[in-house]
Formats: sequence, structure tokens, C-alpha cells
Amino acid sequence: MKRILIATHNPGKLKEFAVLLAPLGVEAISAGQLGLPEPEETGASFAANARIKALHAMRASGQMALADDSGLCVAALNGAPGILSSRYGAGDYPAAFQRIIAAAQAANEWRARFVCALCLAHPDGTTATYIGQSDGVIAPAPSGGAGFGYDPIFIPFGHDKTYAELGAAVKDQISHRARAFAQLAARLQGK
Ligand code: ITT
Repeated sequence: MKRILIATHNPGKLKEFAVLLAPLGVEAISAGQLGLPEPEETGASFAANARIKALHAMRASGQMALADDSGLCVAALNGAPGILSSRYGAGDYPAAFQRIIAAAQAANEWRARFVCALCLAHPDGTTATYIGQSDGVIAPAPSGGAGFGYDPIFIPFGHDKTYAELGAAVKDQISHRARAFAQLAARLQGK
């Protein structure tokens, strides 16, 4: 089985990549598992930060690396937390959920979007970036135990449950990460 280095220290992401890569006969190993250092995410966009992480892991390991920069953009917060989603939730996701729900309620504006930029960095320094998004609404209250991050407060369009209630079987078909990954997989398979 081939292995690919995933430039992440987030176990929730790694789990999703393992599922997405399995049908391609590829195993995921993470920068976290290899003890590689985390770079500073100084980019101004998801794509810029994904590229920083992919190149950093590729240079530290000498191998091809795939990075994911992602986040939740909340309409009532003018697109925040966006690229700062990890920091916005860090340490206390339940408090972050309440801040987001309160903002949506105050503005009576519930729309939100998950965005994922994937960047594949090759050992020669070339990179390719793929963007996926999934649109939906903020749930009136957190619900569900699956997934990670903001999954308990995001209801994708076409469903009436949060990602954390729907679980991996649904999320891995329609998520921002799955959509970006489908573009990458199509390119790798020469479609
Ligand atoms: P790495 O940089 O090590 O990959 P990170 O979690 O810091 O891990 P990001 O900077 O890309 O990665 O931040 C992504 C954050 O966005 C993540 O920590 C969650 O809070 C949120 N997020 C992204 N995708 C998500 C998903 O599918 N479900 C729930 N929350 C998600």
C-alpha cells in the first residue's frame, strides 16, 4: 500500500483523509505522527495557508505532502472565523458555538459555509491546490457527537441534521474536504 504524508496535526482531519484515501489504495500518515514541526500559518487565504503547510512538511520530510487548510465562514460574522477557525474554537468549542449561534440569532442570518483548500507539494517544489466548499446553516443548538471542530453546529443544505449527527458516511460524501479531495483524486487518476 502506498503512503502519503498529510501535513496536519489535527486527528479529526487525519481520520477523514484515511477514509477518503482508502479506495485509492493509499494510506495516510500525518506530520503529527512523524513529529514534524508545525509552521506558522501566516497566509491571508485558505489556499495560501495550505501551501505553507504542504511545502513545510515536504521540506521537513523530503516526501510529497498534502495539506488541508479549512474553516467555517459564518454569514452573520461577515465570514469569520474563516481562516482563524482553529484559533477561534481552540480550547473551548462549546463557547465558540454559543458565540456563533448568538450572532446568527441577533442578525437572523443563519447561512454558513465550510471551505477547504488542499495543497499537494511535490519534492521538486511544485504545488497544486484544490478548493472545496459546502454550504448550509448554523444549527439553533449544538447537536451530535461525530466528527470534530464545528460539526455539531453545521447543518448542510439538503439535510436537517448537523454533520456531527449525520456522521462520517454522509459527511465524507458531501463535505468541503470531500469535494476538494474529489478534484485531487480525479487529477491523480488522470481524469
Ligand atoms: P492543521 O493546521 O494541523 O491541519 P488545524 O485544525 O489547525 O490543523 P486549520 O488551521 O486548517 O487546521 O483549521 C481548521 C479548523 O477549521 C479546524 O480546527 C476546525 O475548527 C474547523 N474545521 C475545518 N474543517 C472542519 C470540519 O470538517 N468539521 C468541523 N470543523 C472543521
